Amino acid sequence: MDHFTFKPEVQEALEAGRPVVALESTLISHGLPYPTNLGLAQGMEDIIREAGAIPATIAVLKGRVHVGLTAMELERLAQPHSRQEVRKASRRDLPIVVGLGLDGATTVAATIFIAHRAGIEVFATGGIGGVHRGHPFDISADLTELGRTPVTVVCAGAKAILDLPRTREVLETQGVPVIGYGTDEMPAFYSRSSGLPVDVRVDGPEEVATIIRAQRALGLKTGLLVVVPIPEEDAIPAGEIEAAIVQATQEAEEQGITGAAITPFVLTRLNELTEGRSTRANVALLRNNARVAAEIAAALAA
Ligand code: PSU
Ligand code: MN
Repeated sequence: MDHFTFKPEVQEALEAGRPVVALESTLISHGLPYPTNLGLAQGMEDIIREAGAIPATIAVLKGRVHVGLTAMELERLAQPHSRQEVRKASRRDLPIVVGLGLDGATTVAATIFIAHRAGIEVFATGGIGGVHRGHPFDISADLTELGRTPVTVVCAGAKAILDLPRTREVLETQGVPVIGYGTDEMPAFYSRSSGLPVDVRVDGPEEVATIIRAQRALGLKTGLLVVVPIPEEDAIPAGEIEAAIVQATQEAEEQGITGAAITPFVLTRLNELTEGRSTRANVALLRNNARVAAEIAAALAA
């Protein structure tokens, strides 16, 4: 494949039909502070291995699409200066970073597009993008990509900084089933409930694998969204985080921050306003989602 560089262990696993889980890189470069981001990126890979799958973190480096990163490449993306030097790359940015030989940290949208091209069916992240509060037309390309890319996305819901009811509606329009993993409700990232329903509740990886197989057999080219609530002990009740979200979002508004810059700005401010509590919760749910995704990939490969 032109422009692609596969890490050998990922290529071998794919050729042998062994379970592989794709991971995004925006959350490393733009989503979490250093060095938490580095520990987390390595930690998610370890958790996936322990659960019997091979991790494939995806990023564009000097114009090459990398499927699976080395320890050194992960470290480079995690460095604080990557926030400025590495472009946050969604679907629309892919031809730009590849064509011009740039570095790009891939969002959910760009990562699942690449994962699908590479033959990877399961992906884990923290929260997907969605419809921004107060900006009903700022709709993340994550949602439209889910509508046209057959990859299973394991997450803790959409980020709580978003307009969750509108995000849920767009998922429905895009034809994306929302599968509650041990829950009847869509989780809200930092907290376990949102009041919004899921389309079905499942209680284990085999059930998800069954739905993925049915989707394949039907020839549906849409993605699946598996929503996993943050572990109870790490959850932040919605009432406790909401004031900080409102303040951070308002500051973004006042400073004229829009588009792709909103999420990194708001997450950084939330970390400051909650004295690191939001970051600890974010890390806990990411680690949990990595394990669930690996179990789903293993069930699918069995
Ligand atoms: N969730 C997080 N941290 C992040 C993101 C999501 O907890 O950094 C990133 C993901 O890469 C997601 C992106 O795909 O934000 C969405 O950005 P946008 O709204 O610009 O599409
Ligand atoms: Mn956005």
